Amino acid sequence: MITVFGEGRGFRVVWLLEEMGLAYRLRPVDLLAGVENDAEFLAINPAGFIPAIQDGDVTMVESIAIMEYLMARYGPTPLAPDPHDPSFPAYQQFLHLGEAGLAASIYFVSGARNLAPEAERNNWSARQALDVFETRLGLVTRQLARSPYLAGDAFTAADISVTYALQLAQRNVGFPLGAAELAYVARTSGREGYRRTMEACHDTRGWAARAASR
Ligand SMILES: N[C@@H](CCC(=O)N[C@@H](CS)C(=O)NCC(=O)O)C(=O)O
Repeated sequence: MITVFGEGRGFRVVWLLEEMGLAYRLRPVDLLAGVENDAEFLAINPAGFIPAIQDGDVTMVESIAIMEYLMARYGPTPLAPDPHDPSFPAYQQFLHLGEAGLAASIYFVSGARNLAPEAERNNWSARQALDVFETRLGLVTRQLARSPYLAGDAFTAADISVTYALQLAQRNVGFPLGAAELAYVARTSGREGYRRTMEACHDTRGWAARAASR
């Protein structure tokens, strides 16, 4: 049985598991309460961030690496095109751009806007992080003008990666996505697998509801 520790970007992992039809257990981790008293979780990830997984003897962190591990170990799956398929390069690029280019940068904008002292909310680093997010988002916009999904005509794990980042930007920063991105998020989040994931992810449901009511 695969155990997923924590939501946040763990939503990506749960969504992938739901799409692949694999059995898992979601073990909540409360970052806001502080992880210092959560000895079980700290034994899994002493660095204290989420998500992490445990799968038998395997312990891993980093949501994109975890998704690649699960698809490689329990695939093949249409969520990961074959390396010789023409869609593979775009798949690989957007799978990683979703975290390295989009989520990682907007996460720090969110921290600055929502948690930093007033004088730091729009500091140089926060502006740089927003600029990184916006330039990388331009690549998503260009790709969506060519195809309904980031690797082409079929939904893949790259869409799980990027959809999470776009929703993070919407919910935490109120980032105004364009029409193509909004239609894309409606398409990916309209999937049955996404609906099941939302049902399983209690914290994410609360986060989405709070953001929608602001
Ligand atoms: N690149 C990592 C980012 C992990 C990350 O920053 N997670 C956030 C929540 S989604 C977290 O745990 N933040 C608290 C911390 O870093 O201590 C991934 O994709 O898993």
